[in-house]
Amino acid sequence: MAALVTVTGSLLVLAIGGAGVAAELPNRRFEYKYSFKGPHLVHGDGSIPFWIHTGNAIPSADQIRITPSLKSQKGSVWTKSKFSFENWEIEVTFRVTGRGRVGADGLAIWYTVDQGLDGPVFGAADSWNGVGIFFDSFDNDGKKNNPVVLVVGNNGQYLYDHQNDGATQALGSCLRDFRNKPYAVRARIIYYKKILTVMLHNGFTPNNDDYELCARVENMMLPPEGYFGISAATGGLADDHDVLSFLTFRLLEPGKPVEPADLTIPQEEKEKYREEYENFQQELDKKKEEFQKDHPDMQGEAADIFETVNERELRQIFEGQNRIHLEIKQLNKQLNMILDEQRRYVSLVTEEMAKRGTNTAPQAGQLPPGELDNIMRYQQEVLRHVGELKNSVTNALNQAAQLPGGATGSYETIQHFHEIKENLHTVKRDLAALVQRNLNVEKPKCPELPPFPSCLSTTHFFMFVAVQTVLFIGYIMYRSQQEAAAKKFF
Ligand SMILES: [Ca+2]
Ligand SMILES: [Ca+2]
Repeated sequence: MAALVTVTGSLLVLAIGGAGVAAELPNRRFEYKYSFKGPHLVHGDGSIPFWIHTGNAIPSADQIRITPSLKSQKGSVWTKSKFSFENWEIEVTFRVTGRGRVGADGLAIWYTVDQGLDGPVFGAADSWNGVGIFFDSFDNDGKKNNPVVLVVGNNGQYLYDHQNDGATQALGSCLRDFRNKPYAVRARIIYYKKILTVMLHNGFTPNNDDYELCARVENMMLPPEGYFGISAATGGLADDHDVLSFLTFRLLEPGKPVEPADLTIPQEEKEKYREEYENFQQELDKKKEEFQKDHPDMQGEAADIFETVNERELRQIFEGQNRIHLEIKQLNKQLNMILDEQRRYVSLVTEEMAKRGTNTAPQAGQLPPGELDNIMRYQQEVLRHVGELKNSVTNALNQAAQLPGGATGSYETIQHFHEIKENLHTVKRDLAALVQRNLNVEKPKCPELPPFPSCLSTTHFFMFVAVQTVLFIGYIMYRSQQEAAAKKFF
């Protein structure tokens, strides 16, 4: 438990030392009875330990769907007992998601004297005594100032002005679009020495520290005891309002002693929780056993029978990549063979030239030395081209090998595919150049070579290159089709 006693970071300096006065940081103590979070958020019977839920709220193992994205839904969750500490901080992680460009109605975080189990204010009771922090998605007053975050206090006397989005009642506010963000949005609400501060994390990064100040209300008098709650509602338009976690901390002024957490839980209560936990574990084990008995062929892999859409996509991408990888490897091998053949041929020609260097006058039917130089140059060029070709393929191969099979973002994967594609294009271009060169060689000029020590003749060589080239182009076309097929997986 001691690990949970932490000192808040620079955030709070900003929050409470607003006037530039370097205030000493309060100690922060986690209060598990006023908190929930996944992955074991609910009991076996679907209830949330220490919390109650109402209306359309659907608790599950890792989040509570306060409202589903259906018309006219209302839901809320509330702590079972009152929180009675003077200074506190809560951190709520949630998502508001919907397919529409505009959503409704919004979500509210509460600290109130009574649980607002049902009502018209974002799914909770009106005329509350305490404070509500509203995440209002829908622009009721048509002033184009939603989604907005509002801090609205009430002493139990006033009705909320929903039609004007609480414009005249807000003690503080900030314009923030909290809908449809890549990561969950987080709100940190700090009540310390009568100052209420709302910090927001916009959900654009997974980074824990990216909070920004939204509102700061000084001289905020809140009831000494109250329930924490979170509620949401939909209207004609609808969003999913999902809360992933609600963490409550007690803030203790520096210098005041921190009681050990264990002392605050009576012994019998501790026993009760331990027993409850053990029962839960036993029940779980029993159910597992029963399941295995009923489905002996599954051998505990029940969860693996179905794959999710994401899993399937990843598997298909991975398989496609493996296939590409193998085929490029094969291509690389073939190119290596061509390259070897070429090298051998060039070395033969070089040898022959060296021999003939001693014979000054060309005999009948033999080439003049200048002609032979041309052939040599041409051969060297062919060799260079094939070398380049090989490099391109090797590059493609390396990139295919780098492709991770795991959970990378699809964007990166697509990038990799583009790079492979580019490399293959280079290969194609080089080959085309090579073919062109072969065609450009005028046959009449093609000299008769002197008898070779080996059986390889020029005609044979060109035929060999031509056959390889045709095979290669055929392969490239086949490959592009395969690649197109692989790309459909995205
Ligand atoms: Ca509104
Ligand atoms: Ca508005």
